[in-house]
Amino acid sequence: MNRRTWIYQSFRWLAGAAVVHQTIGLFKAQANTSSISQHNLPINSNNPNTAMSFELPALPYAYAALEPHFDAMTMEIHHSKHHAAYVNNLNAALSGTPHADKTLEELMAVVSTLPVAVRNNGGGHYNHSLFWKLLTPQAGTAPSEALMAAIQEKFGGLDGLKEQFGKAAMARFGSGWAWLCYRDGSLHLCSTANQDNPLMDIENEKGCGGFPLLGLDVWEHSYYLKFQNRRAEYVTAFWNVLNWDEVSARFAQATR
Ligand code: MN3
Repeated sequence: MNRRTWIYQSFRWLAGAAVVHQTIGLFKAQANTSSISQHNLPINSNNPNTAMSFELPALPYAYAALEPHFDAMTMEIHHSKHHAAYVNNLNAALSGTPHADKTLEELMAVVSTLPVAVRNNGGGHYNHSLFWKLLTPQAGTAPSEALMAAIQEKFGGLDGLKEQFGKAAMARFGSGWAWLCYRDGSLHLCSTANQDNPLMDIENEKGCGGFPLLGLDVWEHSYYLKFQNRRAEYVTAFWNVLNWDEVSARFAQATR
């Protein structure tokens, strides 16, 4: 994709993301007394309406809801400790800077110009907020007709997608994420290191740019308690708790 196409696509995705992120809890809450103390932010109490901070979104299910596929202790530590730390560190990194009022999507789009703490923790907050929404205890969700057609065209069917997605997840050395993205009118698989994601401007250069439809956390903290070194078993378990309704909604958003 050339630069002009990339910029055009990015604006389309940002516009779409403005709708989508309302459903995944990525919008900032107005600062209030509790969030000030919770995040220990130097907020001007005379003008509370201009002070914003990111907040840890509640999970849309109980920690144990994804058993036996994803275990309760991993879910609790992952959400209440790991994700919470990304949120707190992101707020600290943005506090008092000209970027403090930007949305996550706006930060991702210019992340190459921002401090590495914003890249790591902003990516961490975006990725995990998305990840929780992509999981569900409800069995039997399925790709929409339109998404299934795109999967058929690109991967020859669901089994082909799962096999190739699994390879992307296994090939990521160390910590990172595996992604299914929408880019240039079709589906693409790729992976990112650390907490980078396809919305980041840097991934346009590295080949994992696009609109993320689904992502899988392959940091060891996401599977080690239950699966130890067996990442492949964790990837397989993921398909049992994936919320295809959410993936389908994101695909509809990306292709609107
Ligand atoms: Mn994680």
